[in-house]
Amino acid sequence: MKLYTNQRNSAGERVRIALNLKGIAYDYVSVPSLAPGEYRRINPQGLMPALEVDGQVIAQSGAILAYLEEGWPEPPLLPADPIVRGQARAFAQHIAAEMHALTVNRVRRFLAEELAVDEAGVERWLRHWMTEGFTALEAALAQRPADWPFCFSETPGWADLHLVPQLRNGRRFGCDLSPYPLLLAVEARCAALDAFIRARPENQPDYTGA
Ligand SMILES: N[C@@H](CCC(=O)N[C@@H](CS)C(=O)NCC(=O)O)C(=O)O
Repeated sequence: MKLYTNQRNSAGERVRIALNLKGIAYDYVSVPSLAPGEYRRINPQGLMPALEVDGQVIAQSGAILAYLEEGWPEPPLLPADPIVRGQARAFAQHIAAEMHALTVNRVRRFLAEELAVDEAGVERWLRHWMTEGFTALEAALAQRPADWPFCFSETPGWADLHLVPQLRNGRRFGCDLSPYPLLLAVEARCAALDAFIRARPENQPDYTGA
């Protein structure tokens, strides 16, 4: 199994955490550039991460996570209760679709280069979508039927592995995270776990200190 990613790739970090939690060995293939070329021949979507299994490629972190969960059910990443499972998926989807997708590099570049939005405007865009998102996620945890140590269970899983890289993105973009104590408490518990530590940018082979 080969994971195409790089150290800064936060959608890839979700998959790295999942692989670590499930104890699945994989080869880390660093993608240095997303310019059209070799990588697009591997993943026509041109985004990271992508997982190669037996010469076949799966794109999109959500699809990769589903593949891992179906193929390696233990330990489960999703809660057993169908309603809580739905809530965990909704939490993760909010991060992937309503926060990350609006703030990725290609969107920032389009705003700046194609629409001539200045630096302050791009920062405002980023903080707006991040703040809306984190506020909704904090409220989702406040409404949980039980006060679990992780987002939706006693053990870390689907929602947590989306949350941790997104909080790092929030810090990188200068968001004030102090209004989100429930999110930060989950993050602190995850930060002590080997599966999350090994997935961090600074622990990847292509980390350059940047
Ligand atoms: N929905 C995709 C998002 C993938 C994605 O946007 N990855 C980012 C890195 S975290 C990327 O490839 N960015 C390139 C760019 O925005 O130009 C997934 O979950 O895999």
